[in-house]
Amino acid sequence: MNRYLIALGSNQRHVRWGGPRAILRAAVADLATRQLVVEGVSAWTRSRPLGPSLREYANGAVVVRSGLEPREMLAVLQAIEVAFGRKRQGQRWRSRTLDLDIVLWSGGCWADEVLMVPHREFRARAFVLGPAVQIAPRWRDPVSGLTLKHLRARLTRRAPPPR
Ligand code: A4P
Ligand code: MG
Repeated sequence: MNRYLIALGSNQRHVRWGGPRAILRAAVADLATRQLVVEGVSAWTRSRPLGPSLREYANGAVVVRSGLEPREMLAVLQAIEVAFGRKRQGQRWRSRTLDLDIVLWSGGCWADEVLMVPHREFRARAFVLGPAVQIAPRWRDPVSGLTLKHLRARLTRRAPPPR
């Protein structure tokens, strides 16, 4: 069995599902129907958009257990994104109804032409680490060797006062 930490984000309404938080809730319900067990769900947080999009995001994280291998998991997540109206064409970081990223995997590191785990940006993102720490504080990043709790503390630590 594998474990995955998955980050969820949404900053666009969907005609059927409603606003970003309702979309994240429905996405977790959908995940639970696809060959995996949802073990933990964070609270949803609001976050200011990183990148060109102007709309506020709802973000969250889940831990799932599954026999799926990483590439199979990515395919499942992308199928869910499409089911929730995500359009893949167009520029990177545009507004999206649903974004599902694999942050960590119990097998450690994975890198091929379409998938990289750990997610390359997660250590710098409070909107990923905040929810993740709620459900998996002791999970270690295989690259830095630091726990999620430690990574988050490092990110949110205030800069020292100027001398
Ligand atoms: N890919 C590689 N590694 C992974 C992984 N670990 N998990 C590939 C998921 N996908 C991975 O992603 C592009 C390709 O990345 C995929 O086809 C997959 O093969 P995408 O979801 O199609 O495109 P994207 O999300 O626009 O690009 P990217 O680089 O994934 O963007 P991010 O890093 O996900 O950032 N601001 C706030 N406040 N909250 C957010 O959630 N999210 C983004 C998107 C920008 N600003 C944000 C937020
Ligand atoms: Mg993505």
